[in-house]
Amino acid sequence: MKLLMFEHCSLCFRVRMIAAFKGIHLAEQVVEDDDSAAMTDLVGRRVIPILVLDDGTPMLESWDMVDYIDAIGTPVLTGRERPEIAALADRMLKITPFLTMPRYPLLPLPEFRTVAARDHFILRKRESYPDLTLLRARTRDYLAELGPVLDALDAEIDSPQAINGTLSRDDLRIVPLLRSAAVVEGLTMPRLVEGYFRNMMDRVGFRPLPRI
Ligand SMILES: N[C@@H](CCC(=O)N[C@@H](CS)C(=O)NCC(=O)O)C(=O)O
Repeated sequence: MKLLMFEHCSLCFRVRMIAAFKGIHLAEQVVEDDDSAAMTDLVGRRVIPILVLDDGTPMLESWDMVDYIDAIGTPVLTGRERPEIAALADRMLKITPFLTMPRYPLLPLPEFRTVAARDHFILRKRESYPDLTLLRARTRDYLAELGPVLDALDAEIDSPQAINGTLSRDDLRIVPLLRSAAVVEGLTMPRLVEGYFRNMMDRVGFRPLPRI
């Protein structure tokens, strides 16, 4: 199986996590941001992640990819999901993009290998995030908004091994968002969130992204 991905993409990380938990090798192909043909030639439009099965069939939905990979052999996502966790993920997603989007193109990520690819990302995001510098300058404000959400998450963490005690989709919901938020220099995670994040990253064997 091959995963077309961006290194900064949290939905891609969700798929990489389940493959890691299952010990299944995914051939990871990082797409450079300006290489639209890598996606359109395969599925007719720009979309990431794309999981290409061994028979060449592309899958386009990250949760479908998770289900497909987890169904190989013995499933590992056996824990229950809780609506509180999905709600917290939604709250995080209302704030974190304003912190992460202006930072990703500053990071040495393979999807931004060339200046053309980096500028392609910046232009592509211009409609939703017209002034990345302004957003970075507001980092303290966004971090202040995010703080109570992370505190609420802290109160929900059952175990550093799994947010609900047993591995579930909720772990694949939250860890990729924490990995994204962790690019922000100055972000402090509450104690249980920090321990959970570090432990989960160790278990899947990925280093956190660089911070800026
Ligand atoms: N439903 C899809 C959503 C995929 C999605 O929104 N991907 C974004 C990146 S995170 C995308 O393709 N953006 C277009 C682009 O990068 O050009 C999934 O969960 O896999």
